[in-house]
Amino acid sequence: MLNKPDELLNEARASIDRSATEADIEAVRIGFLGKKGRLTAILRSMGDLNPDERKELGLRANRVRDEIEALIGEKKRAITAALRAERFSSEKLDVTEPGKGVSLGSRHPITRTIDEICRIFANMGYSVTEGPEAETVFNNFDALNAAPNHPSRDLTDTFYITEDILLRTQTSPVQVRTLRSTQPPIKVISPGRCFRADTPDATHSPMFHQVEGLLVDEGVTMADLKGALDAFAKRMFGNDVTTKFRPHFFPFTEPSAEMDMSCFVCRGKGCRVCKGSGWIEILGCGMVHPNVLRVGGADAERYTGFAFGIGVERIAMLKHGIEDIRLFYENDIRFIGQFA
Ligand code: 2U9
Repeated sequence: MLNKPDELLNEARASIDRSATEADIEAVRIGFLGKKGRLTAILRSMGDLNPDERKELGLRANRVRDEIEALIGEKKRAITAALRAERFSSEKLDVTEPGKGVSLGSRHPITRTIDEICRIFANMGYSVTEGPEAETVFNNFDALNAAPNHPSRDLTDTFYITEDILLRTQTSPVQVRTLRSTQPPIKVISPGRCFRADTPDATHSPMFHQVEGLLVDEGVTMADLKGALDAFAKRMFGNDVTTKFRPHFFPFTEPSAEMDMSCFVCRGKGCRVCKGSGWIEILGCGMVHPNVLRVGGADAERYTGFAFGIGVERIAMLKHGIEDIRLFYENDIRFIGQFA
């Protein structure tokens, strides 16, 4: 009986040696030293012994308890140290590793071109107005003096949503709204998406962008139109470009014209960009038709105005030497990232 504590110490030592985790060591502690532990059980069974033996057994048991506690403490410290060492090596940071690159996005070349065109006109005092892409047939065609049988109204050319609602084919309906809600003087540009039922090819897309302009006031003449659009061409393509106006026809303007600009690549000598002619067509324009002014609510006897329409994709293609309009809509990052 008296040797039991020492036998227990040998067993405890073996169990402690085998323990690998904090949970293992706690189980050993409870098994030997806990309330129902084996050392406690020995002390409880001392009733049969005589007083001397009981004293001796008590001394031995206490010594063994101290020793087991010391061994457990030692093992716990060893386990904690091993855990820390493992964390230090597994969670090691290599501060020399290159960081994860943050790639910045960039504005789409069409957005950039719209912003550039709008900035030029804003600097000349124009306000920028926007409107809905789904428009009434009235704002898109009737108010713009398009004859009832005008081919652009055909189902094959225009996306109709209902009989009265369509996807606008130009941004002019925005300016019709401005005319109808505001008295002159009016000086606005309207950028935005337009839609025509064209089959896509290198120069056509069923969705494209325009910036249109409208200026209405007393005494506005074709000379004002030419001055404003020549200034635009110079600011967009360089001060040394010159412009000329060719007669044209639009239902909403009379007279109407297309503006050509001397080729900014070859300076008018003739090259691939201007197809040898020395001139590049860049926009359409004209004096607002009196019918359009009247439908818009302006006094056509008192006021005159000019209007123009700029195809954004065409300007962007010219500026950047892009030969296929479809590249703008594929959103290949290798393409659109080049304009940042
Ligand atoms: C109102 C009255 C008249 C807008 C105009 C053009 C000429 C024009 C084309 C340019 C290239 C369309 O995208 S394109 O194919 N546009 O040539 N647009 S005058 O005239 C207006 C606008 C609003 C109230």
